[in-house]
Amino acid sequence: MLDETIITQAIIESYLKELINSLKVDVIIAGAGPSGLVASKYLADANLKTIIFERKLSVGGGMLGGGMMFNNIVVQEEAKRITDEFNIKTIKFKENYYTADAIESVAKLTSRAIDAGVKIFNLISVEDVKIDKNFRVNGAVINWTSVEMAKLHVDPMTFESKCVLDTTGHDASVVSVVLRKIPNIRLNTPSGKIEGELSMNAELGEKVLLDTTKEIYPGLYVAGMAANACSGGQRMGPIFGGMLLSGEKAAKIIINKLK
Ligand code: 48F
Repeated sequence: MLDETIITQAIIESYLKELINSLKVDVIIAGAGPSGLVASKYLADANLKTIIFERKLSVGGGMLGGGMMFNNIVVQEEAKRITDEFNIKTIKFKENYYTADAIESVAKLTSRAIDAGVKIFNLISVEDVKIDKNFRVNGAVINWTSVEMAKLHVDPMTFESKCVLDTTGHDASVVSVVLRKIPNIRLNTPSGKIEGELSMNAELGEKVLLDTTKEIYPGLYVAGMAANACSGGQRMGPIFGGMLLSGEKAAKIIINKLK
């Protein structure tokens, strides 16, 4: 005998418990794409309480669609130790080029992150940040994506963290909002503003990504495509080694800072 109201109560109570438990954490990550998922796993491994807010229903960001919906991805030798660590099967295509199933990659990145202790809240968008009196970023302002999509006039709510990691991909949407709202802001980029992403060059895009992954503003870090968008790096298309390495590097920088 199943009682529908008990099912409803179980969902509401357990979800609210997790939400309340996430009000103050070490790291808030915006975006559950490949770089955010990898970063979250390593942060949680270092015992930093880490949550991800993901705008969409699905996790995985641009990884799910492979290249032009051919849902395989490519990783290069340099990043193969990470796919191996996450137990993602790879097939050697040529020297330095491995393919992996996009769905398997997203599933295993996600599963390992959750096993490490990361909580992912989907269908929630980071729409702003919280700042302290010195304008340092120390939290995220969030709302249901459905509220954003329907343009409803509903106030958001705020979660506190020691820092925020923007892994929102090409739009670098958290950095964009900070740039708009913090007076006289200078980002840690050549012009102090968002440089904007450059057109495709896989070799250069992957190479610069490790330099563009950094603390871009006090309390605010960038990884993945958001990092190249902020610092004027090239896009690189469906090769994902750089995204994995960038997530790993962001986690290392944050762990060094917070520990
Ligand atoms: O774009 P995305 O996959 O980011 P990434 O980790 O990887 C980039 C690659 O997929 C690909 C590429 C290189 O190979 O060029 O594009 O840098 O994932 C970003 C995630 O962030 C979510 C978005 O729905 C996606 O799942 N997102 C975007 N804006 C917000 C957000 C926001 N404001 N709040 C929460 N989630």
